[in-house]
Amino acid sequence: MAEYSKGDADRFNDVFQDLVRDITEDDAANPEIRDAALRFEKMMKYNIPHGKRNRGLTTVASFRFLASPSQATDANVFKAMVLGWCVEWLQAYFLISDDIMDQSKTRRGQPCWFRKADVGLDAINDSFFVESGIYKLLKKHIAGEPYYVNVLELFHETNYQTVVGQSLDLITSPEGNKDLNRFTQQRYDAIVKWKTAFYSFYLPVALAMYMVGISDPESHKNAKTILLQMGHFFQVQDDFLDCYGNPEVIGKIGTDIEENKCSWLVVQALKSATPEQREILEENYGIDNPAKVAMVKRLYKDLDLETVYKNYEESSYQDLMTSIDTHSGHLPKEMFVAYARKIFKRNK
Ligand code: GPP
Ligand code: MG
Ligand code: MG
Ligand code: MG
Repeated sequence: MAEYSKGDADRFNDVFQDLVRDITEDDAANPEIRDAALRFEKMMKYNIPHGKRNRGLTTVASFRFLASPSQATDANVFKAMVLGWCVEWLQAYFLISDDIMDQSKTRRGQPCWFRKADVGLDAINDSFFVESGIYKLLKKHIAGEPYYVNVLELFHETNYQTVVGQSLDLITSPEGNKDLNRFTQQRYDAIVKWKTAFYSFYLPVALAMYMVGISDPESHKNAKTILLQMGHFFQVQDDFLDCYGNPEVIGKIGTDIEENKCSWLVVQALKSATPEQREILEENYGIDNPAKVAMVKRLYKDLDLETVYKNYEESSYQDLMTSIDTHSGHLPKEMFVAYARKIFKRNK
């Protein structure tokens, strides 16, 4: 598995505390709002830094791949790190609220923020604060750069795309109003493109492209084609791990079956289920009851979805390599290959 540069990863981690300080220090010095600033500081430290940081580190690695020697200064690498953390901020804001919507229990190996006794639905306001942190960091560190407006617009657009995707996800899994006919491959493809692929894959690379001055629509279209395909693959893995992953390793307990989600697994199950097997899903899917969840998992086993997944993983990796060959254009192929390798066969 391709690793990110050790030096960059360490420095990236070190920068986090400074960025939290950037966001809170003025407010903490203002007696009127000090209490809020202190809460937000604690909340950010709980919610932002404990993930894999793939999106943030990909931003930095993409800058390394794309920058000319004269652009790859320490000061610019630091700016790439700020942009990378902004992606992590965006992700944390999504996850805090996604966990409420998905009624999840744990995230990144600890209780979901809204599950903390003294937080509850106040977590909604905390997620808004985390979002606003992105724009504070951009203003402080990026405002003087020629790519500032491109970056701002990209964050706004990506936020919008993800909210649209989350809406599709929720509309397709209404509580207490089950309809397996909703779970089509076409609907699945749309959900994952909008809720995951734009922010997780296109955004980090596009930020680095804008930084180095690549802003022509053709290059962005090419990068997007490859990266949305990678994002699709990544969300299929996320859906697989929701059911088959080890919670100790993935840091979260799956809720897709209980939550009636249009998961890749249920879409595949419906493709090969007999009428009797479909009836098992009718009776047991989308209900928060361990015995019913076990019935669904049993059906997945009978349909050998693990093998279906393994085959899918192999063939979509090959498709991805073909797509990289076709669409890289002037962008370095090795960059895309490195990211594909990084997620291929992941278990967390
Ligand atoms: C992943 O879905 C998608 C998101 C986390 C985007 C949420 C978007 C919002 C606008 C809130 P998921 O529910 O499968 O992720 P996980 O498995 O990590 O809970
Ligand atoms: Mg969700
Ligand atoms: Mg979720
Ligand atoms: Mg999931």
